Parts: sequence; structure tokens; C-alpha cells
Amino acid sequence: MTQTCTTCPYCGVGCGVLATPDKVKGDANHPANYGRLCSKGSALNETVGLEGRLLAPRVNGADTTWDTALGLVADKFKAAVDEFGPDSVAFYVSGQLLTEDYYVANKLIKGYIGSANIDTNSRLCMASSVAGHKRAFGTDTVPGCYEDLEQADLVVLVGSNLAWCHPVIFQRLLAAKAARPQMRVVVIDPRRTATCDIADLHLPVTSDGDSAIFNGLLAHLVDAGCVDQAYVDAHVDGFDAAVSAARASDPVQADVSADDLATFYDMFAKTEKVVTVYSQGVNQSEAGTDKVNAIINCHLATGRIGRPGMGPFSVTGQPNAMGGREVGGLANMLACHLDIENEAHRDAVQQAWDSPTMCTHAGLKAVDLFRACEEGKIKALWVMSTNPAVSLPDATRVSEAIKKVPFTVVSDILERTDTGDLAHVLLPATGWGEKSGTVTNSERVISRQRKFLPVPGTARPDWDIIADVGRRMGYSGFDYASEAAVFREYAALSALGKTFARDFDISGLAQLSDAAYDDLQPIQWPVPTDGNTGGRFFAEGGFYHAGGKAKMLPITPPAPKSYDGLTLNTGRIRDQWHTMTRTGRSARLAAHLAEPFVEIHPEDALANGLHDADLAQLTTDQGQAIVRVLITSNARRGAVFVPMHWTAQTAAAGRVNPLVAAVTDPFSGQPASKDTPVALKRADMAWYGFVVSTQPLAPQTAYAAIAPSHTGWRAELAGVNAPDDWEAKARMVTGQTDAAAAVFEDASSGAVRVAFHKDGIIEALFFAAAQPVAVARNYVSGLLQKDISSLSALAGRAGANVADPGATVCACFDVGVNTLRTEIAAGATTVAALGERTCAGTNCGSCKPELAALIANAQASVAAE
Ligand SMILES: Nc1nc2c(c(=O)[nH]1)N[C@H]1C(S)=C(S)[C@@H](COP(=O)(O)OP(=O)(O)OC[C@H]3O[C@@H](n4cnc5c(=O)[nH]c(N)nc54)[C@H](O)[C@@H]3O)O[C@H]1N2
Ligand SMILES: Nc1nc2c(c(=O)[nH]1)N[C@H]1C(S)=C(S)[C@@H](COP(=O)(O)OP(=O)(O)OC[C@H]3O[C@@H](n4cnc5c(=O)[nH]c(N)nc54)[C@H](O)[C@@H]3O)O[C@H]1N2
Ligand code: SF4
Ligand SMILES: [Mo]
Repeated sequence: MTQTCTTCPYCGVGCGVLATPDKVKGDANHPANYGRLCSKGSALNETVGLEGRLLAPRVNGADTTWDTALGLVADKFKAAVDEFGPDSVAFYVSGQLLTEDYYVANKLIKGYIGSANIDTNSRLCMASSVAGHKRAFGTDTVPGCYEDLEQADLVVLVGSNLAWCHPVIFQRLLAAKAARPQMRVVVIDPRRTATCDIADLHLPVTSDGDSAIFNGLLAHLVDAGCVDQAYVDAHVDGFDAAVSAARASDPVQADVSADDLATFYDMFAKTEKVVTVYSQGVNQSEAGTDKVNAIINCHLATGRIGRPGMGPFSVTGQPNAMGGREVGGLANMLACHLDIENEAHRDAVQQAWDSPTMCTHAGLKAVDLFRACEEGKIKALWVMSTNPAVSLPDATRVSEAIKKVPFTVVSDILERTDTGDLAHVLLPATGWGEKSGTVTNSERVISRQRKFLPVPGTARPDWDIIADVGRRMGYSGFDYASEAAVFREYAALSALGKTFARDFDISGLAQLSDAAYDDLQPIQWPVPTDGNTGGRFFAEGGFYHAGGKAKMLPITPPAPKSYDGLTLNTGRIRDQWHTMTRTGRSARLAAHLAEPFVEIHPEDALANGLHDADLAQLTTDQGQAIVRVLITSNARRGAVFVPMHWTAQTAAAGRVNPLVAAVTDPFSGQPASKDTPVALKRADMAWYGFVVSTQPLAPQTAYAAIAPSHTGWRAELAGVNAPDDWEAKARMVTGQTDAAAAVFEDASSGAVRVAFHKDGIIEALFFAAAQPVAVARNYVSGLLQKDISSLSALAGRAGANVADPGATVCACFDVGVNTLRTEIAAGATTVAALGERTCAGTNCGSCKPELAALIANAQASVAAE
């Protein structure tokens, strides 16, 4: 079957994918991945099924026609604008929209409705980097490219768990380090993450201690004579003020060992080729923008920017976070990196659009936008391709705020999401593989997403839905024949980049024919009509502030927190994507970490009365949650970590954002999602359970975390009251109405095991006990639909003659921890040897850090014997 050349819809690495409906593989010709894919990319085929898809527009819960639904949307938005003014409506969009979708949404609200009340989930993600770039460079430019990481002699990763969140760049880094062992890697992160596996040095910084570290570094660079005076004189303003602010702060605030800090400073000073990569540990902070500038200051002072192997490098999270910034997706930006506040910019865009009205001031940023919903100021809201009821801080309050909006529209691919459940109108969008357009990755490479799957039901591409609403609102600028036509208009508009001396210019693509757009190969911007395409920025200066100079900023690190309890850090796990609406469908991906957890240091666990596998109750000023306890010395003392992925549908009690305070950075408006004061205690549960079933699960228990298994569903459970009738409870939870039940109760221990079977085939298994149940999860999940006696199924683990693979480590080949431990004991003491014997780590390589950790642990325990 012909393969379609497209791009992965997950992270900002932007890997090229060769896809057919049955199979995906990495595109060897794509400059982001050269054939590699990570565990999530490799599982794409498992996540495009039609179950749960929204197939027709829905108004107040009933399927309807596009004509009815979009007529209503246009009427309601128009009525709100007419009665309450343009700022009474809002769009909340996403870095997962394609550039064409994003462009049309912006054009509609900023240029026709006349409001800038459009913000995006990139506010939760990249806003501090954008603000930091603009302060330093005069525009939102990422100066370098991925090759810089391979060519550097020192790579500093700040608040980035690259191994799990940008796995293919991590693999490239790993390969580069293997080829050039002199390369050094430093990780600055409160936690010892999988990324630390390749680190020569890990600085377990206290939350928000980063500015103190980089201020200290700047002072050290000056003292060590590392300033590139010629570069600073020619291209940089603000050097003296930045250095005196740096000298006024104290790196002790970062709470890392003085020796380690000195080692880091020395490495940085002595290495010309340094890349500093940063991500959410930097951006998602009350002082995120300052952290970005504290980092950039060090690169500007040394002139280490824009040359091969050098520069600050903000890696983007979502597949089109960068494209969104280019089209002006944020409430305070205009298309093509132009500024709303600049009258000349506004006029030029309005002229190009030939539009009736133009927003005149910045719109509401995400957190404020939902506050305005709460206050009744927003009369019509349209959410596209994002799930704010899950992903915004103080999420319960956000859900309540959305409920207060008189008219809410959600465009999604699924019929049920936590946000969609709050909407009046649901609009079915075509998803990855069903639609077509462009995305821009972390290194400014524009790639095509191409269609290779049939359109499900009556779903339509996002740009087409938005343009239709524009036409129905009576506007003339929305007659696009195709996504190629949208792209051409946008590319032509970007010629304004040249007019106003901005970085972003892709006007060289404005004349693409439909066929040339179809064939468009990955291309790095800028793509001007004349001049060079792509490349790095700023090696020879050429910044975008008036006068062409960059600015170093004086940074005062935030005062150390006086709070002496625990704080809550949040983020991602290797095999899930955000609110799990897609990755959550893959049994393989779920097998890695199947429930929400709190990573906690052994001493903090002891002090708070927590044991491994307990459930912990977390309480903050905002809310409560219940998650599994995972005790690990990888955690920093005083800070616990909880992943962000679980939802009302997958683990209602285990959602983290109801806990997170909606505190924002003063410059970027980005929420600080990594540092909320939290209290922990053991959750009092009368019983714990594990269940697998061929039917959808309906637990209705105090704690439940549901995941797919290869032949059905699995869940972890816990309840505060033990039911009187276990069989009835088990039947309800497993959704088995007519299967025969075999019930085993152990009166002395309180343990209960129930098997449901039909014609000798296992349909469901239910295990409950007064303590967390000790059954082999993956083994038990594999028993569904097997012809095996209830009694042996309820043993809950493999017999002596059958190997139990244990929890999945390698998602690609489903290799379990027990299999790996056996092979390590039998002499496979390198990651490569484990790969040869079990295949683990040989496809995407995402599990290599965990393989290395297993080997190290085994060797440590042998040494201790
Ligand atoms: N598997 C997976 N990959 C993804 C995603 C996903 O959902 N799943 N999402 C994508 C998206 S949109 C994004 S934005 C990226 C995010 O990618 P990352 O930013 O790498 O991911 P996070 O886990 O959010 O946070 C990174 C690290 O910041 C650390 N941190 C917390 N506070 C501080 C601090 O004060 N200072 C420092 N130095 N570090 C701190 C955390 O301990 C954490 O390990 O990932 C992208 N890739
Ligand atoms: N506590 C905490 N919270 C966080 C973070 C954190 O680190 N900690 N990280 C933040 C960050 S960086 C980010 S980026 C956000 C992400 O948070 P969200 O954007 O809310 O999460 P997603 O699950 O990616 O939501 C995407 C939605 O779009 C739908 N969708 C998929 N494809 C399409 C399509 O083609 N069209 C349409 N219309 N819909 C589609 C999906 O089904 C899903 O409902 O979370 C933020 N929240
Ligand atoms: S690293 Fe993984 S998730 Fe990111 S784009 Fe590549 S395959 Fe997709
Ligand atoms: Mo993100």
C-alpha cells in the first residue's frame, strides 16, 4: 500500500512519519528524526480507531446537521457581539491546530469580530519563552536548530525531561554523545529524571532556583574572562545592568551543592560550544520570563548564539506550538510576529485582510479569560483542540466558569471530553491522518501533515468549520477553496515581515500551486522571496529591537519561599499525551504507567506516614486528589511530583489540576504549574482492588484509574466502604450482566476474588483486599478471553512453570520488568545486550534510560550482597 508522508501529531520535535492505515514508521528523509520515532509516535495506528469519535455536530446533546449547528454558532456569536461588543466573545485554541486552522481562527476574531480575545493552550506552555525572546531579541525567534545539540560540547538541559518529552531529540543527543564522548551533558531539574541517565552532572535545583544559578553563572563568566567583548559592544545593550543584578543575587538560593555548581560554572566557562535547552521547568513559573532571560544573558555575554553548536534553545511542546506563535495565536500578538499595540502593524494587517474591524488592544490571557467567563463577561466561547477543564490550573474552578458561559462551543475529535461535556454545541473535527495542512516544529521547520485515512462521519477540518462560521456571520474574507489557499494567503501576508524588519517571512511560499503545496518538503523558515532560506539567527547580531541590538536584562531571582511544607511539581510521563484522548486508547502505552501517582522522597514519605503502593490524599488551597504513592530517591526532598494526564473519565480522583494554584508570571501570563504548596496523608480506604473486563468499566468507587488492556479494560480501585455483596459490586464494576460468577472470599484476610466467565472463557476478573492487591497486573490483563479455569485465573499470577513478564518497560515490544531482570541476571549487563536478547529498547529507544537504571540497580544490589 502507498505510504503517506506526514508528521507526528504529538510533540514539537515534529518527526516525519510514513503512514498507511495499518502501519506507521519513521521517515528516514525527515530532518527532525531521520527515521526514528518514539513510543507514542510508533503507537499512532493504535489511536486512530473510531470508537468514541464525534461523528456529527451536536446541539444540546442531540445530533444535528452542520447547517443547524453552524447557523446557531454564527447567530449566537453575532448576537453577543452586537449586544455586548466584540470583547464579549472568546476563542480558546491550541498548539495542536494546524497552521491553516490557527490562521483562520485568528483572522476571524482579530480582524472581523474585532477582538483579541483569542488565547491558546500555548499560554500554559511557551508564553514565558515568547516573552523572554521578545525582551532579549525584539521578536520571538528561536535562533538555532537540532544539529546544534549534536555539535555542542556541552548541552545544558534546564527544566526539560527530554528523554520522555522530546524523545527523538534525546535519541539524537545520545547518539552524538556516544560518537563524541568528550561531549558533556548537565541536567538542572529538581528531580532525577530519565534524562539524567546521560548527564555528567545533575543539579537538583530547588523550585525556581534557576535564575540564581544563571545569575551566578553570568558573574562567573565575567570573572573568568569569558565575555565576548567585541560581540557585546557591537550587538548587545544592557550588559552592565545585567551583570550588577547578577552580582547582587546569591546562587546559594538554588540549594545545590557548591562543588557541583562550581563544576558546572567551570564547564560552561571553558566550553565555547554550549547549547542551553529549556522547557516547562523554566516556562511554567511565576518567574518564568526572568528565568528565560537569565539563561539568554549568559549566551549573549559570551556571544555563543547562532553559531553551530551554540545558543539558547527553547524546545516547543506541541506539534504546532511554533506555528501558533507565527500566526499570532496568543492574545497579545498579531499574525507574522507583528504587534497588536503597534498601529502601523495593525493597519498593514487590516489592509492585507481588507477587513472591516481590527482589534486595538491585547485580549485576555488564558487564566484571565476563564476568570472573565466566571464573572459573566464572556457570552459566547469557542474551544478548539484543547481540553481546558483538565489542563488549566485550578481546574474545578475553570469547569465552573465554563458552565457559566451562556453559549459554549467545543470542536474536538471525541464525543466526550471533560470540556466537551460542558458544551452546548459539539463540532466534529477531522483528526490526525484525516486532515491536511502544515505545522512548524521547535527548529522552525515547516512540515506537511497529510491525509491518509477516510473522513469519519461528517467531520470537517477545523479551518473549514471556522471559515464557514465567518461566512455565516456575514464576512467576506473566508471563501477558501482549500487549505492550500489559506496557506498561500498567510505566506503572502508574511511579506510584512520584510516591511517591518521582522524575523518571520515565508513569502517565498506564497505562490505555491496546489500541487506544490501537496508536495511541500520540510523547509526551515525564513523563506523570503529573495535571500537565504532557513539557517541560524544572530551570529552576526541583527536583532529586532530598534537599533538592531539584543538586550541583556537585569534579573532579580524570586525570594526563596518561606513555606516549609511540601510543594507540588507536575508534568509528564513517557507514554501519555496530555489528557490522554488519543494515547489513552493504546493498551501498549497504558502498560507503562497505568495510574496517577505521586513521586515522593523516602524521607518525606516517612514523615507523612506513607508507604509504597498506598494511596495518598493530596490537599492544597484549591482542591484535593487521590493518587498512588511511589517512593523514590529520585524525588527532591520537599517537592513531590504528580503527572498531569488523568481526567474525570480515566481517574476522576487523580486529576492534578484541581490542586494547582492559578498563579501566573507577570510578563507572560503563563501559569506556574510546578510549585503549589501541598499537604499529603495516607488516604483511608476500606478496600483496594484491581479489575479487568471485556466490558467498559463503571467503578463508582472513591478511587478508580481506568486504562485499556489488549482485550478490554483494566482498573485500579479503592473504596471507603466495603460492599455487603461483593459479587454484585464486582458485576457492576465489570459491566458483566449475564456472565457466570465464581466467587472466592477469604474471611480471615478479607480478600475477595471474582471470575466472570462465559462458556469457559474468562470475561472479567475482580480482585479486592484490605491492602493494595498483590496480583501481576499485566499477566492478569492477558487472561481475558482465555480458556482457563476460574481458579487458576484467580491465582492472579503465573504458575511456577509460566513466566510473568511483569510491568511493561519497553512499550514497543511489550517487554516486562521481570523478563529484563532475568536477562540481566543471566549476563545481559548492557543496554545493547538487553536489546539483543529481548528486543527492548531497539525500536524507539524511549525506554533506554529505564533499561540502564535496571542494570545499575541489579549491579548495585549484587555489590551490596
Ligand atoms: N510523553 C509526553 N511528551 C510530551 C508531552 C506529553 O504530554 N507527553 N507534551 C508535550 C508538551 S505540550 C510539552 S510543553 C513538553 C514539556 O516537556 P518538559 O518541559 O520536558 O516536561 P515536564 O514534565 O512538564 O517538565 C519538565 C521538568 O521540569 C522540572 N521542573 C519543575 N520545576 C522546576 C524548576 O523550578 N526548575 C527546573 N530547572 N526544573 C523544574 C520537572 O521536575 C520536570 O522534570 O512535552 C511535550 N512532549
Ligand atoms: N498541572 C499541569 N498542567 C498542565 C501542564 C503541566 O505541565 N502541568 N502543561 C500544560 C501544557 S504545556 C499544555 S500544552 C497543556 C495541554 O493541555 P490540552 O491542550 O488541554 O490537552 P490535550 O489532551 O492535548 O487536548 C487536545 C484536545 O484536542 C482534541 N483534538 C485532537 N485532535 C484534534 C483536531 O484535529 N481538531 C480538534 N478540534 N480537536 C482535536 C483532543 O481530543 C483533546 O481533547 O496542558 C497544560 N497543563
Ligand atoms: S519524538 Fe515522538 S512524539 Fe515527538 S514528534 Fe517524534 S515520534 Fe512524535
Ligand atoms: Mo505544552
